[in-house]
Amino acid sequence: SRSSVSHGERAKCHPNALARRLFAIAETKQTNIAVSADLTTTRELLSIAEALGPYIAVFKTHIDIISDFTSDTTDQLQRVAEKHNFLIFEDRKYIDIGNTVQKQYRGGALRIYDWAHIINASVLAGEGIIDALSRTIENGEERDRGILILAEMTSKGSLATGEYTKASVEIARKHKEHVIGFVATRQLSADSRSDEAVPGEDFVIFTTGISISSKGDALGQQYQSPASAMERGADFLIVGRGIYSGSDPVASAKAYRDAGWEAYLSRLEG
Ligand code: 5BU
Repeated sequence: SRSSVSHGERAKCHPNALARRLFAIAETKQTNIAVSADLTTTRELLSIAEALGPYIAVFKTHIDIISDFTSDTTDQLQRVAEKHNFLIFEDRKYIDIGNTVQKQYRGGALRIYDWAHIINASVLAGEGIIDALSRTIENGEERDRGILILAEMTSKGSLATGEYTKASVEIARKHKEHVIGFVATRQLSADSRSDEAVPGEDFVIFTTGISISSKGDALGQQYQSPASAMERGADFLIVGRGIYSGSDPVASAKAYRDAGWEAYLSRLEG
């Protein structure tokens, strides 16, 4: 499966330019950590981006929870991203008809297309949502944009399973120019008969619900460890409270980076 191929190799061979850039960042900085920066003010968001920038490959936002959001919030975040060489992933989870999601992606107060390298979408409404978001990318001027399909969720009782997850993979296969992978808890696209990678296919797996110390929260979140997620086929580990909510986020970020990178190296050695 893809899991035995290095980030350096995938950075050279991936057909999508943004995915190549993502793997190159991981290789250079030796990190597969995406911090989920679920903070609620611009000041906190920018200060955690600045502090954790050296240890992460991706900075994941929920920009609609920022209480004092202005375009300056994301202008400054883009500058920090350039300085520390990480990508920005807005976890917007688009889930509407094509006409609506195009407006939500390109415009509104948040103008997500302008500053987020990566977005995600659910295919609950069908394939049209991916067509619509892809067209927005094709018609825009930014070239380094990519979509993740939300194929599974980590919350208790999630209905994103079975046929829904299978359809996510099928739709991704038809939209490889812009769909770079999945948010999922495991490798999804290996050939089911042989467990081998499908030739010409290299979807990136982002896994949420990662914690070294906790099993879950009071609202249904379910965690697995960095090593477990990497064994199941994750490429990037999304960590939120495990990093930002303790007394020393930098030390936590380093601990997750080390755990994630060690698990990645041992998978390569296989
Ligand atoms: P936590 O603090 O590590 O539990 O935060 C997890 C983040 O990942 C949070 O921003 C969620 O919105 C996001 N998430 C998730 O937890 N589970 C999922 O299945 C998906 C996203 Br998709």
